[in-house]
This record gives sequence, C-alpha cells and structure tokens, in this order.
Amino acid sequence: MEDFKNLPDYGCWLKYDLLENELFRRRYQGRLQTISLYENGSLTPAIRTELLRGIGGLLGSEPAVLPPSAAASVRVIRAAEAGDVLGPEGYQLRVEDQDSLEVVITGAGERGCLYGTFAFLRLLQMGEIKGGFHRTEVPAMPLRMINHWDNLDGTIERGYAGRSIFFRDHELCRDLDRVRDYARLLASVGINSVVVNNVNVHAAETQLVASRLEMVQTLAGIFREYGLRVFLSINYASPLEFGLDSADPLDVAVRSWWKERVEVLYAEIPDLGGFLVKADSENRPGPFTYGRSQADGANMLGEALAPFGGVLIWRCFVYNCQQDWRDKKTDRARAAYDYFKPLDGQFRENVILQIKNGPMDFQVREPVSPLFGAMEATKQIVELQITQEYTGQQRHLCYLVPQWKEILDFDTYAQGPGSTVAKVVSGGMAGVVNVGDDPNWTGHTLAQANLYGYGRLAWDPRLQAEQITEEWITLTFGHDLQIHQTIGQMLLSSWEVYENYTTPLGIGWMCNPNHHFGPNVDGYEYSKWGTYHRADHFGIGVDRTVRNGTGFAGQYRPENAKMYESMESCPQELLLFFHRVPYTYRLKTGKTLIQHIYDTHFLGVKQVQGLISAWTSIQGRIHEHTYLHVLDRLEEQLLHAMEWRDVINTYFYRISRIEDQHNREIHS
Ligand code: GCV
Repeated sequence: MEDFKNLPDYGCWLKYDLLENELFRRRYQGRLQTISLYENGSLTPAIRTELLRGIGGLLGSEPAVLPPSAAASVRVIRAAEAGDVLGPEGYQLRVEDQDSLEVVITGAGERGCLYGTFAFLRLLQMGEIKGGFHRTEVPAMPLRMINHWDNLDGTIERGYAGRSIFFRDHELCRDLDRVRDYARLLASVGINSVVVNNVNVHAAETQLVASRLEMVQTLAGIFREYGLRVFLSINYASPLEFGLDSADPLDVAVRSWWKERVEVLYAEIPDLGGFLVKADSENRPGPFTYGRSQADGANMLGEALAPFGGVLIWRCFVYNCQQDWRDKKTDRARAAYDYFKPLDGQFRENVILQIKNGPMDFQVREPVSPLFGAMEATKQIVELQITQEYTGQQRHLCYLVPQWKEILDFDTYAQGPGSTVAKVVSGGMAGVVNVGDDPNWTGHTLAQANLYGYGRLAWDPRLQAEQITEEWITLTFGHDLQIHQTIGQMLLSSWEVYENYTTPLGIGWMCNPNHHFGPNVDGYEYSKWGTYHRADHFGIGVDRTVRNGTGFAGQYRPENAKMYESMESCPQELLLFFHRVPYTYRLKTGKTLIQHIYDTHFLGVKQVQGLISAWTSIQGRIHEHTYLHVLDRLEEQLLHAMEWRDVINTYFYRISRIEDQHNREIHS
C-alpha cells in the first residue's frame, strides 16, 4: 500500500478504528462473531469485505463467515418479495434477539443489501444497534449522482484537492485501487451514479465515446463492484469531430450517428447510465447553432439512449455570457427560466433537466432557482457544488450542509404549500465533487464532511444538518465529547462566517476573475458575464423587481414573488440580490446597510480567530497529522479573511464616505 494510504485522513468516515467507547465495546464484543450472506450476488464480495473490515476494525476481531442463510449474528438477506416496500435500493435493519444481538439486514435488491450493510456499520459506531432496533429506509430520490469535472490530462476544472484520481496524461491512473476505495466511500453514503468527466468536453474527452472506450469500461467495472453506474459527459457537437458537417438534432445523418455510437457504447458497457450534456452554455456548442430548441437537442440524445434504458441529463445552465455591462435590461438570473419554462412537456420520458441550485452560479448566497417546480411535466434534478469554487476553495472552512438544507427545504409552492425543492426534484441530486488525489481526498480534511453530507442528504433530504454533522464527527473522530462540541460548532457556523467576511447580502461575485479566489469588488463589474453589483456613491444592488427592475422576482410562484418584490418582506440575506438599496437604508436589525457591511466584515474575522482557538483547544485529542494540517488551513483562512474584510470595507468607505460608527480601522 502506498504510504499516503496509511495516513489517518485517507480512510475518511470508513476508518473503523477500534471502538474506544467502553459501553459500546462491552455491548458488542463477543456478540458479533459470525456473518452470513445471500449467495452469488455481484455485490456480495463488497458486502462481505465491508462486514469483515467493519466488525473486525471496530471490535478488534473479524467475524467468521458462515454458509449462506446460516443463522449467524449478522445476516444479509436478499428477499425479492420485499420489493413492494423496499424497492431496489431500500433496506430493512432489525435486531431480532434482545440478548444475543441477531442482526438481520434485508434488501429486495442487491444495492439495498449494500446500503443496509453500510448503515448497520454506521449505526454500530453510533451505538444505536441494540435489542429491538428496527429501521426501514428507502432513498428519497432515484438518482444520487456525483459529477466530476475531471479532464483526461489529469487536471480538474475547479478542483482544489490535487489531480484527478481517474486520469493522468490521457490514460487511466495507474492506481486503480484508489478508484475502488472511492467507489466504496460513495456507496457508503448511498451514491449510485457517477459522471467521470468534465461537462466542458474537450477534443480529447470526445474520444471517450469512440477510440478510448476501454477507459470507460474499466472505470465502469470498478464502480460496478459497489453498485454505481457510470455516466459520461459528452460534447453536443461530437458528430462534427467525426467527419459529419452538422450537429443539427433534426438532421437524419446526425441522429443515426448518435444511435450507432450509443449502440457501440452499450455493447461494451451494458449498464452505462447515460449522458450528461452542457450545451449552448459558456461557449459550448448546442442546438441553438441550428436554430433548434433545447428540447430538440436533448430529445435526439434521449431517443438514442432509450432502447438501452439510458438516461439523458441536460443542464439548464444556459445564459448569455457575452453580455454588455452597460445593458441593464438583460438579467442573467432570468435566463434558465426564460429558456426552459416554455418547453415544459416537450422532453422525452428519459430526459432529465439538471438545474443549478441558484439562478447565477454557486455563490455563497443566492435565492433558489425559480425553475424548480415551474415545469410540471418535466423531470428535474438539482445540481449542487460540493467543490468550493466560490466558497473558499477548500483553503477556507465552509461546511455547506446548512446551505443545502436551506435550498432543499425552500418552499416553491409548485403544488401548494409544502412543495419543497426536495419534493419537486424527486428525480434526484447531482453534486460537483470536491475530490482529487490529495492524500486526504478533499484538500481540507474537514471538507470531507461536505462529501459525506451531500450523500446523506441525497439519500434523505429530511435529515437535519446537526444529525449529519454528528454522524460525520463520530465516524471520523470517535466519541470524545469535547471533539464533538468543538468540531460540530466549527462546521455548523462556518458557512455564515465565510459569508460574513466575503460578499454581503446575496450580491455575490466580488472575487478575482477566472480563478475566483480572494476579494476583488469590481472583478466582475465590467465583464461580459452578467454578474454586476452596480455600486455607486449612494447604494448597491440589482433591482430585480417586477415593478421597476428586471422582473426576475416575478418568475417565482405568487407567494415567493410577493415576498421578494418588496424590500420589507425580502429576506435580509438576499436583499441586494433583489433590490437596489441606499447605504443609509435601515435593515430590520436597526442598522444601516453600510454599518451592516462594516460590522459583518469585522465580525467575520473575529469568528475565524474563534475557529482557530476552538481548534487549538482539541490539540492532543485528535491525530497530530490532522491537527497540524487543519491548523495550517485555518491560519491561512485568517489572513485571507483579513484581506477580504479590508478590501470590502475600504471599497465601501471610499465610495460612500460614511464613517464606521465604532471608528474601527478602515484603510481609507
Ligand atoms: C464546468 C462555472 C464554473 C465553470 C463551470 C461552469 C459550469 O462557470 O466557473 O468552471 O464549467 O460553471 O457549471 O458549467
């Protein structure tokens, strides 16, 4: 095993360190000595290995494997007749005998058995497995996806944890065991699909559907061991790269080209999930070139995939990226709704629209996209960004589970009150992943919690952020109460802390162009990207009201449209997204807008100092390697937070000439 695999952070939440909690150890030791599994399944090797590793690690002695269906202390049963209740992926977990702890994990499908096994091991560590325990779980969404933005040369677009674990120099990486370890991590939280390459498909990646099929085959084979299906991002204009003179979705030659390609792919990889497509977006080709609609493009590919049960996922990140900043009528926030809403009902059965959580682009704070729930006859999934492009690039601590919870719990009113995003995107969730070949996978060890939390929410969006956090800490660091209190608080406050010292009240984009790291208030102000704050001497913000502005607020259902339309009822954290506000405007807190900006930026830096003191208080309680690594990141975060504070406060002081009420140092 390579050395880095022995480092404490490589194992993430599946380390299975000996249970240090005396009570639990005594409860379980000597009681989980045998296991038995259903026969001849394609996932039985993974389940067997996991039980041996898990029970062996946690309790210090590996259980014996008994013949299939023998009365062992842990039995994994496949019961097709439970399919009505459990579906292909659900499981039932029962502890049958109060005294001797007879654990029975039942799934109707193999994936259910696998997820039940991981759940059992998780609950064992949480101390919840005891006599009489009974739980039935069925995932809320069928597609629980990870999107990789990995390129074949080994780089990762918006990757902050090293290079790709799949590709290097246009070949597969040599260490494919690492891909297997990764598949195991994903399966442990219920992820069932993975897109292995970047949505920006370059010429080299186009070959994944042609001359480099064997690479996809190998990856699909490894992911299959853990029940995951592989998807490919494809270049909409691929036919042009293979000698055709058009990519027009209504052209017969183009349609047959795709059908033949798909046939070849499925002959080699029969369980391929399908394709993910970024078309007519940020200079990528698409059906607009041929005067066709997004539905025409998506349906052509959907039709090619349909005979094989394949799914076509079409991104809605379509907007004009050549905007003139002087043009105040065009509003990028409106784009996805304006393009897609009129197409409702025109997409094939196997086409799913993938919509970014917000109308702009993964900013620290945005409203939820009004497209969710706006298309009653079209399947939708939500795209979240686990990789921290605009949220500190895994150099800053920014735990995103609380943000995702707000998004998933947002009421769209699509079918009356209670139509939360989680309900209307019942097709699934896609997350742009934060993983690379760094020894700890995610660059910042605490960013592992984002990957864990994403998977848990995709499985069950009703879970509370606190519960997910508690689980992750237990599985990663054990049961020490001080560790729990400290890291729990750090994680749960970190999004707000990050927001405090970066861009205020939903306006976004005050970062350096291209790489998106560090403050630059006007970095995107005079650009072509449609990303403006429009600050002047009197105020800041974009008027997106129906009454005077771009009308974006009117894209929501009446309940939300009304709320956003007025400055009084607009949630404060989104005020500058929807309204143009004078610096002297009084917020509900009684503070003026300018004072709020100064205060939050001073506070944010103090809070980062607080994160450092919290972390140093647990020195000696966690592995030295992890301790020093995180400390290093936090110290860097503090310097960056100070830079953000000073740049933002100075900018607004210079432009407004309004003094800070507390006379703190602002570099005028
Ligand atoms: C993969 C943003 C990112 C791009 C990304 C794009 C997208 O603009 O900065 O790197 O491209 O979103 O989601 O397609």
